[in-house]
Amino acid sequence: MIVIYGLLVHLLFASISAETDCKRTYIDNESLGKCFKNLTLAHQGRAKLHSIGTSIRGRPIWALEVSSDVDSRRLLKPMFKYVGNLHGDETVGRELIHKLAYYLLENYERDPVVTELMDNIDIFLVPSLNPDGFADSQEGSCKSIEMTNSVLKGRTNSNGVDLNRDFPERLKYSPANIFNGRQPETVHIMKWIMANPFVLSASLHGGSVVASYPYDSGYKDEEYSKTPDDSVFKALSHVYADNHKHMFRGDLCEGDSFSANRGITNGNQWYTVDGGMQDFNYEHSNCFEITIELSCCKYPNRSEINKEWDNNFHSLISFMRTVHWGVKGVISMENGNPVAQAAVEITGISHTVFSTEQGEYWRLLTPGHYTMKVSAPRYPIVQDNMSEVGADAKL
Ligand SMILES: *[C@@H]1O[C@H](CO)[C@@H](O)[C@H](O)[C@H]1NC(C)=O
Ligand SMILES: *[C@@H]1O[C@H](CO)[C@@H](O)[C@H](O)[C@H]1NC(C)=O
Ligand SMILES: *[C@@H]1O[C@H](CO)[C@@H](O)[C@H](O)[C@H]1NC(C)=O
Ligand SMILES: CC(=O)N[C@H]1CO[C@H](CO)[C@@H](O)[C@@H]1O
Repeated sequence: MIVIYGLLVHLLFASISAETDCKRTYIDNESLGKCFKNLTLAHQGRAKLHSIGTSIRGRPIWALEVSSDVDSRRLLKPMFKYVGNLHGDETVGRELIHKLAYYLLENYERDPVVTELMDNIDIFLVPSLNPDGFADSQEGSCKSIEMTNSVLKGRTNSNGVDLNRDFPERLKYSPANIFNGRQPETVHIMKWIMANPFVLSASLHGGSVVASYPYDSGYKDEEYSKTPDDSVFKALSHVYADNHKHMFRGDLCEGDSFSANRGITNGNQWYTVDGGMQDFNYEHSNCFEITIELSCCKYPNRSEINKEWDNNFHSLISFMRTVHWGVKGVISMENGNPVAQAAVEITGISHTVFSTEQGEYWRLLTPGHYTMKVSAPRYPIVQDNMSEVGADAKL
């Protein structure tokens, strides 16, 4: 009798500790989905779990949507994403995104900043884009593990491919079907990016401490490879670097020399990346993405993560709010019917964004005076001189 009683107590204890385990650092890839699922039950209507697809070894790539109205996004509420762990052995981003999910959901309607964020942004949190690489990586390993065939185990996916070189490269030939020959993880995120009207994103990496922005590739001999939206990208990157405890110093890790630009760099100027994800976002969707390098050590011991949370907390929050920069609006006919796929162009900036099915558009801009042109097949062109775009202007 006593033995059985002891066993029951033991089982009960085991299940309780399994529950609190959800907030552990480096929670294993299988539990992550279960814990996120539980979060959606505890915060109904404010958290929704999506799987973008599965990795080669069958692990789901989770995206947790966090917002005040996940069941139906309010018109003009912009979509934002944080994507981590594209390189499986760069793990700080994975942990920060995991922590951010709990922080937001537990502080909604308690902390006014969090309430404002969730009321006004549809936030998508993707802790690990490369769960197989994460499973192959080693805690405490600050550099990638090089295999005899020179494959970097853990950084790459299960086929040994670096996913941040696997996207269509804007300056090189791509097959007519842009998904042909790419890794499953790459195809899943490409389709997700193209199918949803994300406005802003950050991809979280490790190995340096700097905010890097497109383009990541350039023409021969080109160093600083400017997008038409260079001023927006620079300003976005500064929001992250300036709000970080140390990033703005620009000299934190061996080889980092970003002091002159206070912790930000153009991607190609640092080093050329062909087929990277941030350029893909800009070229193939409405979304602006920057890349954040979070820590010198790629996969630090778990005891370091709380410190990284403190280092990055203000940056993570401030960066999300920049999704409201510039102008937004709904393009419709006089009878109120929305116009989808309308091209929204700003004079002098050769980058077009397109309206959603509901006619919504968002155009990130830095403060200034702009002329905007809207056009759609079979409709007359409309031009509007925007008097002034402030930091939080709405049209
Ligand atoms: C699930 O959510 C409940 C709150 O509804 C919480 O008490 C419990 O610890 C959670 N379990 C896990 C595994 O996270
Ligand atoms: C991680 O922890 C182990 C064991 O405490 C220690 O030997 C190692 O040096 C640590 N690694 C780093 C990168 O701090
Ligand atoms: C916008 O500005 C241009 C040049 O400054 C002017 O020619 C045009 O009439 C203006 N359009 C509107 C709608 O005010
Ligand atoms: C790091 C980590 O926890 N990886 C785990 C991912 O899932 C597999 C099981 O499919 C475990 O073996 C790994 O340890």
